[in-house]
Formats: sequence, C-alpha cells, structure tokens
Amino acid sequence: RKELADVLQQLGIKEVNPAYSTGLSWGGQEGRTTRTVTSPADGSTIATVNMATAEDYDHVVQQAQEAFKVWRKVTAPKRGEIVRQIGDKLRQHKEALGKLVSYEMGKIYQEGMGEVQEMIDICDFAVGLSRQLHGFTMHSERPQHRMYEQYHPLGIVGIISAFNFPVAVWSWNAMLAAVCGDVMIWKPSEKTPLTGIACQHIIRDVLAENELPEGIFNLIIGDAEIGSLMSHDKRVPLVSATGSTRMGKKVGEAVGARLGKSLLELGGNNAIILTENADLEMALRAIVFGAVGTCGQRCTSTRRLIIHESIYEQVKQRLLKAYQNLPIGHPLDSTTLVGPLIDKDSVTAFSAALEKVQQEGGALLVGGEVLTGEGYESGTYVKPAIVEAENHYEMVQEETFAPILYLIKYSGDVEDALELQNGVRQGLSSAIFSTNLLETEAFLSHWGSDCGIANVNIGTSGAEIGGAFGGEKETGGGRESGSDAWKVYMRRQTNTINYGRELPLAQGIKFDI
Ligand code: UN1
Repeated sequence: RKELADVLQQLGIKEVNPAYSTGLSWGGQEGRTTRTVTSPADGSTIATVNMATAEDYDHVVQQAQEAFKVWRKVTAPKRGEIVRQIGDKLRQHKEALGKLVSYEMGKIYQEGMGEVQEMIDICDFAVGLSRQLHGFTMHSERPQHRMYEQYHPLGIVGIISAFNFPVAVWSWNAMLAAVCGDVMIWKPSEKTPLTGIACQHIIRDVLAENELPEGIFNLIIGDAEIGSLMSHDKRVPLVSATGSTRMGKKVGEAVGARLGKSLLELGGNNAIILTENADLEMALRAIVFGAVGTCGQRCTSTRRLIIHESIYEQVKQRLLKAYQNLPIGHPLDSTTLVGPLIDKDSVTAFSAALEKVQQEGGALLVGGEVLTGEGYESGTYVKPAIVEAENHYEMVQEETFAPILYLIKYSGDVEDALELQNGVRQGLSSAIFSTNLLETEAFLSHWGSDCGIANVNIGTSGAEIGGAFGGEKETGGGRESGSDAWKVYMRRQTNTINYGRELPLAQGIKFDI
C-alpha cells in the first residue's frame, strides 16, 4: 500500500477521482455514480472514480471545440515541441508510471516499463513527424497551373482505449493527433482509469508550462455510454477505438451511420507457423512470451500454434516442460513472468473457454487451474493452458483474452499451414518460424498471411512503434502508430493554383461565354 502511495506521489497525482479533465482543470469530483478500481495483483482498492455524465461529456466537447480554434493555428513543429516535452516528462516518470500500469492492470513490471517506453518512442516519432506531414505535388495538365496536396487538422479525435495497454495505445493516437493539430478526448477503459489520470497530470504540467489553453488533451472517465455518445457525435470527426470486436462493431456502425471516420483496432487470433525448418530454440522463446506474456491479454498474443507433423511431438514436449516452471505471481515481484488476469470475469471466461473446447474434442494438456492460497487471494491468477485442438473448433475461432494456446497439427507444405492460419475471422498478427527462404517468402507473398502484421522468425506480439499497427477482417482494418498511419488524423486537400491570365478548363473543354 505504501508503494502505491509513493508512486501516486511521484506522479504528482492529487486528483484521483475526477470524472473528467479538460487539460488544465479537473471536474466532476463528486455527486456522480462512482466506480471502485481494484488491483488484480492483490484485490485491493486503489481508487474510487466518478463516472462522467452526458452533461460532463458535452462540456468537454465544447472545451475541445474552443481549443481546436487555437491549436490548429499553432505550427506543426511547435506542436511537436509540446510533444517533445511530454516525452521528456515520460522519461522522468518512466518507473513510477510503469509501476502504476503494473499495479492497476496486472502486467509484470518489465512489461509496464516496456509500455511506457512505447509511449516515449511514439513521442520521439511524433516530434520528427511534426516536420514531415508531407503531401505530394503534381504536374497540372493546364499551362501556368500548379497542383499540390496538403493535410489539415481534422478537429476532435475520440480515443477509446482498452485495459490491456492502458496508456501506450492512447499515446500512439494522442501524440500523432497532437502534431497533426487535432484535439483529443480520451476515454480510457473503465478498468484502468488511474493510469489515465496519471498521464493527464503529466499533460497538465506541460500545458501549464507552455500557457496553452484548456481543451487540447481531454480525459473523460466513463463506460460504454460515453463511448456511445462519442460514436454518435457529429462534432467528433474521428473515433479511434481499441478493444473487442463486439465493441468495435458498435462504434464502427454508429460512426459509419453519420459518415464519420473510425480507426478500429480490434481482436486478434494470432498464429505462429512452425515448419519442419524452424529453429526451435528461437521459436520456443517467442511462443512462450507470445502466449503467456501479459497473461495472454495482448491483442497480439499468440493463440494458435500451427505445427508441422514431423516436429509436433517434440514441440509439444518442450512446451509442456516450459509451462511446468512458469513463475506466476505478483506483477511487481521481479521473478514473476506471469501476472494475474484483469478481473474475475476474465477468469470465468478463461475457465468457460477451456471447458467448451474440451467438449468440442480438445485435449487440455497442461494448466487451466485458478490459483488459490497465499499471494493469490485476488482470485485472478490462473495457470496458462495448452490445448490440443483443431482449427475449426468454435472456441479456436474465437479470441479468448486469456493465456490459452491451441496446438494444431498440419501435414503437407506451407500452403496447408497458411490455409489454417488464415482460416479465422480475425487478421491482426501472424508469424512463421522457418530457415527456408521458399517457405518464408511464401508466407509474406500476396497469397500468404492475410494479417496486418506478418513476422519471420520472431513472434506475433511486441511490435515496434515505427510500423503501422493494426489488422484486417474482424480486426477492423485500422492502422495506428508508425509509418503513414498519421494520415487518418488529418483531412486531405488537393489544391490547384492558376498563376496565368487565362482560364483554361481541364479536359480541354471549350466553354466560351
Ligand atoms: C494491444 O495489445 O492492443 O505488439 C497492443 C504488441 C504491443 C502492442 C499491443 N506493442 O504486442
């Protein structure tokens, strides 16, 4: 408890229960319905937050609209400078924020720190980007005409983030949107509001030091109702949502109905293919990290292993051995590799999925227990499971947000493995382990992996921020983070300028009056 108090103090957190923040000020500290936040690490209460009302939401939108008028006139490199300062503050607070992520979400400290590192990295990326929001120039078909295109700020960007990466995914969106000249309203997962509030404290200090107005970076603490208000709200031209496919469909439908833009980053059902030419030493580390890291709660977690029959038995035995010795425990304990699931509902979903897949014919090889006893009082610790299964099983087709790894055997060549890999509704991440160029190139080819991320000789999770992040099919099609993902945060404009004294029409049309 003392450690948490220290962390909150280091982060300068004075406001632990606001319903919203417009950047410089906090609002709605009382008189609203509250939500108690408990740590999955030990079940203790860490905060009681107020839930924003529809009126609070409206107030925040109005503040954001006002701020946009100012922020869009700040030059992009100057906006980058603000992001640079945010990155500096994140560097200062890396350990404390990493610890809070660990404590509130349950991922191990190393991964909490890794998450903050992703935030720092995207800040750096965004600072560089602030001088590189490039458009093309074109040659006009008309004499003494010039054509080019530019990218302009969009306005308010709604950011709905998930509990599993409570702060990094916000930063991917927010830092890019900020240099693009947008203002943001962030609704963090109701399961992890405190890390959101911590980030808002950092933002607040930077805004104050630079004498920037209210309303550029806004935070709203709420549940699905606030998400729904945002999705239906014409004043929010872009909604970026990370979470389940069920949630994403609702957001996508509501935003689509008003012809707004959405950026959806939804469920994955990520597979690693192990061909007979796989380097098993390397593959094993990638598989275990991918399957049990973050207790199976990354959207990039490895859920399926598609193994060539010639090495199937060997891989299975080695995995069983590795799973026997997994240190499961408190996420802030330095020896732990597997922390808890986020809450008891997740534990129930984990157990139910294991039961159902066994009814379908799957064989549970190891794990699946809910841990009890000393250190496990929160009821959120489970033993990661390995199940022998077939790709077409209903449970294998689903994303269960928990550490269940399905072993699937294939015979034949890499095309047979690819058919299994692509044979699910989701399309986020994928990987192949093989030292055979013919296999790895087939995997990367236009008839290979159908996912947004396709890796060779590394696992499915742990993507770097420099690439565009997202996936196809039910994963939603959105791209966040690096490469040219910034373009979705801007509106594109084509400009044609006539610097002559004639008015020639395009396509050679004659129209004399
Ligand atoms: C997520 O789980 O929503 O590639 C994001 C990874 C991390 C991000 C995951 N860099 O696993």
